[in-house]
Order: sequence, then structure tokens, then C-alpha cells
Amino acid sequence: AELRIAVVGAGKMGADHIKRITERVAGARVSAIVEPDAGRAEDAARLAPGARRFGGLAEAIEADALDAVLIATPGQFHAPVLKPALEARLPILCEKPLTQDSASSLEILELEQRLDRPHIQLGFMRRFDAEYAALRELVASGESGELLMVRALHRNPSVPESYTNDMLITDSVVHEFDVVPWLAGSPVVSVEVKHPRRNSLAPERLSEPILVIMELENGVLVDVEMNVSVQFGYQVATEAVFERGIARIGQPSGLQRWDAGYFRVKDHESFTTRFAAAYDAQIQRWVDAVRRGELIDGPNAWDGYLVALACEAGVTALGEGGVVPVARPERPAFYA
Ligand code: ISE
Repeated sequence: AELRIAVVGAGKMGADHIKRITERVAGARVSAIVEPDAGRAEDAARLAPGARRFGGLAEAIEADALDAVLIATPGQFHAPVLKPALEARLPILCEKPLTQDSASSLEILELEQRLDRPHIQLGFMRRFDAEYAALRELVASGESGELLMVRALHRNPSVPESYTNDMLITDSVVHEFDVVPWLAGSPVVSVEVKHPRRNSLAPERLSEPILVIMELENGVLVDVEMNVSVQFGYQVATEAVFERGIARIGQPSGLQRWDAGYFRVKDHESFTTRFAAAYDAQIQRWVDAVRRGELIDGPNAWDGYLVALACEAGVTALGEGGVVPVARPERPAFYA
């Protein structure tokens, strides 16, 4: 039988996942949409005919309306959904971040470790992007020598009203805190944030762009241009510097046009198109793992906790300046 998935949160990300599961993911269907906002719930329900609507996850569990849960609410609302989902022993795909800080993430880990094995897969979808995976293979192969530095451009055209200054780190650089250590094979040991000249087109409440400098345990230096008011479009491009070569991913691709004296390629305007294939692969791999009984095929809650520790250091560096160390706790056997 198809895996019945409850999607919690029907905002931009949730609606995108509802559409993806309904139209492209094999072996699963959206059986429940958990969304307190009636308008959003109605819009989302049109994407998944037959899905039942609930105001909260507990009601959906009570009604036995699901086998697994995909949490797509904003980060600050993850913990109150993770807890009942863990108590009901449900397989969970939790969009990033796990929670907003390391203490609340640790609470979730303690709850999860009462179960027989990890039940939470984290939505760090860049690991499922073919180019990031190819870059990780190049690092591991040593074909260009050792990795020395990584340059990450993370550019959003704009951000929603709800986006706060700290979210530059906890909602955006959170991706680099997961994907760069993963591709480099070494954890983050410190974070520093530098403030260039402020973009006058940025919303008053935001002081950006920022330059985030991470040091990895193996000495690799990473700089991230975190920029959420670039206006022109959505761009996530990464350059890796090796001893004997360079690698670049995330470059514009597709139809090339010459007309009216210009050369142009259509670029992205949102993460939903830039990472569409990565999201599809991530959800398909998760569904297949749940149906096999393995529950997880990707980053787990411990990876989410390590990212929460890095984000905490990043928020401190954002506010206070200086080089802030990142704690590196021992990975429990439960999360081997
Ligand atoms: C958003 O929540 C995402 O996860 C996107 O991948 C990221 O580019 C954006 O900055 C975040 O706000």
C-alpha cells in the first residue's frame, strides 16, 4: 500500500512538497494536511485530492490518518510537532532546521533515543543535489589534490516579512553548515561574521549582505556570501579550490539565447526551482527508506544537532563579532 504522509505546514515549502508527493513521488500519497490557516489549507488541499485536513497533528494521529509525517512549518514551530510525532513512533522528515537552538534540539534527541532507532531525517536537501554529490566525490577521490578552500555564494532575491536578522544564519547559512562539512569530510570548528557595506535595498530590519567565514577541523577555510536582497534572482553557486585544480557548481545552465544584442540564460528565482530535483530525490529516498523499514536515508537528527551548534556560534558571531568556536560533541552510538 502507498505510504500515507501527513504534511504539517502548507506554506511555500509545504505546498511545494504536497505537489511533489502527489505528482512525482512513487509509493506515497498525501493523506493529511495539517494547517491551522483555513485559506492555506484549502489551497493546499486542491494540490492533493483526497487529503484530509486537520488543525493539528494530534488530531490526525487520533484519526489514524497517516503512516509518516513531513514537517514543513517554519523552524520555530518544529519542536511542538516533533514531540507528538516521536511519541506516536512515526517516521519523520523534518525540514531544516531541526529546531532553533541546540538546547531544544538536544531535548528532541533525548526523546528520539527512547525509541528503538532514529526516526527523524533532516531536510538538508543540498546533499541530494547531483552537483554537490559530484563535488563530494571529487574531494574524496583526491583527483585534484586536497581541498583547501570553499567559496559559497548564497543569494536570495528578497525574503519574507517574517525573516529576521538572525535567520541569515538559522534559516539560510544553516544549509552551508550542513552541506560543506558533508562534502569536505570535516566538521566546522569556528565561525566568524564580517559586515561589508550594507545593501540600501535590504529591509530596514536586516543588516546584510554578510560574509561568514568558517574553519573546518582539517584546516579548510570556507567563506559564505549570505545575501538576501540581490533583487536579480536566486543563486546558490559554490567554488572549491584544490591543490591542483578548481571545481565550480551551481552555474546557470539550459537554453542559451542570443537576441537583441544580448546573450542570456534563464536563471532561477527561487529555491523551489533551483533545488527541485534535489527535493524530489530527498523525498523519494526517504519514502523508500520508510517503506523498507529503515526509516532514514540521509542526514539524521544528530546532524541537525551539530548544525544547531554551528548556527548558535554563527548567531553569536553575527551579533558580537570575533571568531566563535563551535562545540564538537561525540556522536552517540544511537546515531552511528
Ligand atoms: C529558505 O528557508 C531556504 O531554505 C532556502 O534554501 C534558502 O536559500 C533561503 O535563504 C531560506 O530562507
